[in-house]
Amino acid sequence: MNRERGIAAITAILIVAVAATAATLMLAQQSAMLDQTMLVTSRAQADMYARAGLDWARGTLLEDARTSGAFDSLGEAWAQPIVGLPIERAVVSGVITDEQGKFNLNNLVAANGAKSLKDVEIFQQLLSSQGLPPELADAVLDWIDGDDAPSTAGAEDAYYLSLKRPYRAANVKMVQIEELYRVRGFDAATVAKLRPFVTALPERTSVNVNTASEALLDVVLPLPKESVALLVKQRVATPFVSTQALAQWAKASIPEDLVNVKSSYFSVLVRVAQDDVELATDALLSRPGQSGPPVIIWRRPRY
Ligand SMILES: [Ca+2]
Ligand SMILES: [Ca+2]
Repeated sequence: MNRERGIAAITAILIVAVAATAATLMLAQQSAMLDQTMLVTSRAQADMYARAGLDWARGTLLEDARTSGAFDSLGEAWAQPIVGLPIERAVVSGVITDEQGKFNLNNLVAANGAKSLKDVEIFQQLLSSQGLPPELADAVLDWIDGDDAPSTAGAEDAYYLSLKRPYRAANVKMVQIEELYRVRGFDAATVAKLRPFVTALPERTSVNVNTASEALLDVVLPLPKESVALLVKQRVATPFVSTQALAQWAKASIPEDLVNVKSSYFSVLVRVAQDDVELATDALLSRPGQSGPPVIIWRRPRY
């Protein structure tokens, strides 16, 4: 599908979704209190558009699963953002991001509850590449793992309970990366630096070589820096359709447990501006494949 047609299709999906929610809104308005203020109406309408934006993202990702499910790349329709689409009195923007283009912090703990050595090593290298202390990996590992025994440079309850405002380590998988604010050694600047490169997904995931940042691929792929730079340049026009294709291109063996060419987890950020109301919402979506639209794992307002 060429890009123009892709964008036209996305726009059509969005308009249908908006029309459907607008109809719901009209019915809702009929029964609403007559003295409802303008602001409340605008906010409700903006929220409807935000939901329509989420439906647009789900529809777009389902369409992608059905037409090009074998791989996911930045040249595909889902990766093209909607920028400032005017709908009635509102302006709607939407962007879908492949969360498997990032390092999944929950990978630090293996399915059996033990530390995943390889993933801790990858995370340490990623931290170093961003000028951050690699020891932070131990603190994140301890935050997620089920035990109360601190790793070499980590922290468990004994540390967190000694704080002025004490709390306990989560000792379960992270749901959102903002939890990092509670982990020893992380402040706003550290989280901001790391944010483009890390995610928190509910199961172990591999990194999509078609969408991941060069910095992450440098530490995940067993390839020289120059090869990774070339890969990042070429992949939009000629995405890798399989890990075998990548291995052939790189003339190297590719760790299939660490990297992949397709994704199941995406985030979506929708912004709506209407009258004096501006709102944004973001959500994490899990795409089951061709069987149905992606499922919303969480959704939250964003300011
Ligand atoms: Ca695809
Ligand atoms: Ca722990």
